[in-house]
Amino acid sequence: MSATAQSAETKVSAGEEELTDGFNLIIDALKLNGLDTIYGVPGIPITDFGRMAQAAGIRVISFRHEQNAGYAASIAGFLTKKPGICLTVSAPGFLNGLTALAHATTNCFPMILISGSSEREIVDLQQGDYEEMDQLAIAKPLCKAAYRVLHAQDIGIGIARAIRSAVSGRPGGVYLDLPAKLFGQVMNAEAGRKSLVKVIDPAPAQIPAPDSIKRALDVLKSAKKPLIILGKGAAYAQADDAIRTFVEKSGVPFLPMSMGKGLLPDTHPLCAGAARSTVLKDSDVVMLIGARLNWLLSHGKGKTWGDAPKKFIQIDIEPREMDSNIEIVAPVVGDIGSCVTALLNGMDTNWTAPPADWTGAVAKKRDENVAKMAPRLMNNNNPMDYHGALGVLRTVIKERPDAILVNEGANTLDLARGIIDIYQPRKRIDVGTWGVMGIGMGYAIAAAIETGKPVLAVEGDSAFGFSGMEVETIARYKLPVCIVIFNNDGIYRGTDVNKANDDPATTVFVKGSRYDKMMEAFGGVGVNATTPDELRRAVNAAMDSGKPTLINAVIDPAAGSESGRIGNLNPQSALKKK
Ligand code: OXT
Ligand code: ADP
Ligand code: MG
Repeated sequence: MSATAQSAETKVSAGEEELTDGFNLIIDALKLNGLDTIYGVPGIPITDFGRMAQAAGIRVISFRHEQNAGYAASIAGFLTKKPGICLTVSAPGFLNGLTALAHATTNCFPMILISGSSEREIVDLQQGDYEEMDQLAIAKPLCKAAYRVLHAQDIGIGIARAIRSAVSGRPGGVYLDLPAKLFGQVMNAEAGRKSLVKVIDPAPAQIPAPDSIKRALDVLKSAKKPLIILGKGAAYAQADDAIRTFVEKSGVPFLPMSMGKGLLPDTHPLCAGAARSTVLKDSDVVMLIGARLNWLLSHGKGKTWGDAPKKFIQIDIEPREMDSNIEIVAPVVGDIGSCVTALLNGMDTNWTAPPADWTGAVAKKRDENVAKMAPRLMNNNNPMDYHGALGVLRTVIKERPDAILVNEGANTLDLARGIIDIYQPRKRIDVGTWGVMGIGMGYAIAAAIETGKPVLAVEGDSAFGFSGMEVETIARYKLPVCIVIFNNDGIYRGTDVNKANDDPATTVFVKGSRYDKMMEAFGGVGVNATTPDELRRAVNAAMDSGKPTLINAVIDPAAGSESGRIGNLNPQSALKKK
């Protein structure tokens, strides 16, 4: 017990003083900063905290596993630009939340993982406390910043530091360690109130240098075959109007990364999503807006990018991102809203669109690819293939452009990304930079909670399995989430055979599983759909009713390919090749 707490208790017994404690101060600090939703799993030492937070008007969404609560918090951060809060118990709960914290950091989503922890004195002497673990040390390498609060009077500052660290500059995950004893620490209520900090301007605008804007525009103007790539940083920035105006005024074709889709509609005349290989290979100047030249863009080099010399312009809030993979001839460092506005302001009134032979070639390739795919999307095969089923979902989203699409899997992910057009910003959320399976239900829950919009979660059967128990959470909170499981009996395909013994092959699941029964078990709607027509009816009913629904979409087990579109990343055994 700290000296402060002791003296406060002495005074309270004398009935002289209004008191507060750690529980209340944490709640007040979160509320003061507009953090009104917590995703977590209760238990020692945070059970009462969750109850008290709920009673104080914070929405506390109680999950079945911390990893899913963590993914929910991470995407809440992406959708709102406020740090998503995940609350876990010590050691095992903390570790369960850690994957999501690392995911948030990797994807540049603001999130704060708040974990209760064991007592410092016992942890540091390794005396075997309940759920003993040096959590701060373990979290540090996986997040942007990590803090521990030991005294009630530091709670305000601790939470302020966590918020600022999560959202300023490049956003990311922050860990906040709250030892059990802190919650019950008592202090003078007035002093407590004064110790709280309302963070002013937590993510200050970062204005780009005027020279960098001029340089970028000069390079863009010099291009014969320019391309703009819009990444999820551009979607996060919520500078939607400026981005749209800039792209349209420039007349430059744009390629959206998967979570950048919808900043401008996929059906926009300048969209080059369906001409991806062509624009990457043939462009001569590429402007990256909130997209990194990582594996998803083949590091800016190699076969994907062709032989023609290329110049890169990059807009990013993180200066160290520049030249990370290849030379950036025009780095523009700042927040995307400020940078794009400055670019717009710097454009000549007589700005000329790129040569028509380039934009025409891009449009031609795109239209060819779209036309080639169109008939496949209309098939009514039984069992369904990916194209038939996704053709249905494409129409569902076209008719409900404000619904949020959650997407994970391999074939289910890669084909849905291409087939389902997105019309509005931040309406497609998926596996992100790590290609991680398990984001599905956490994302769906947070998307419904944070936006109030209907959610369509398109899930591979394997992908769904990583977070499937949260179906109960969706049913419990009665969320407008429609889950469609592409059930092809396994990972990539359901056809693998183990020739060595009687065990099933490593990539196959129980054949003919009925995932729809899971939702029925919790009082929601379950549907087994074997044809595109059945799927259409079931999804429309779910989206119209807003009732928690799980549709088991039966997909031909032979329809998929190994690792979807990234089979090339699988290492090959040298021995096998010989
Ligand atoms: O231009 P070209 O001609 O090239 O054509 C391109 C576009 O122009 C065109 N296109 C279109 N044509 C017509 N019309 C339209 N509208 C259109 N739009 C586009 O289509 C092509 C392709 O376009 P695309 O997709 O844009 O381009 P491409 O070349 O694919 O892009 C490259 C990438 C790298 C940017 C892209 O592929 C991408 O974003 N990929 C992300 C891949 C990814 O992240 N995958 C997830 C991980 S896979 C694997 O690791 C899995 N695991 C292991 C595991 C994981 N991940 N996590 C954890 C925690 N544990 C284990 C597991 C377990 S996946 C997995 C489960 C899989 O099984 P499931 O049952 O869940 O799923 P199923 O496979 O369905 O069974
Ligand atoms: P994608 O996977 O869509 O290509 P990445 O996650 O690789 O996108 O890149 C997102 C980039 O956006 C990161 O480099 C990050 O620093 C940057 N970013 C995030 N928010 C902002 C912002 N508000 N202003 C500028 N850059 C941002
Ligand atoms: Mg599958």
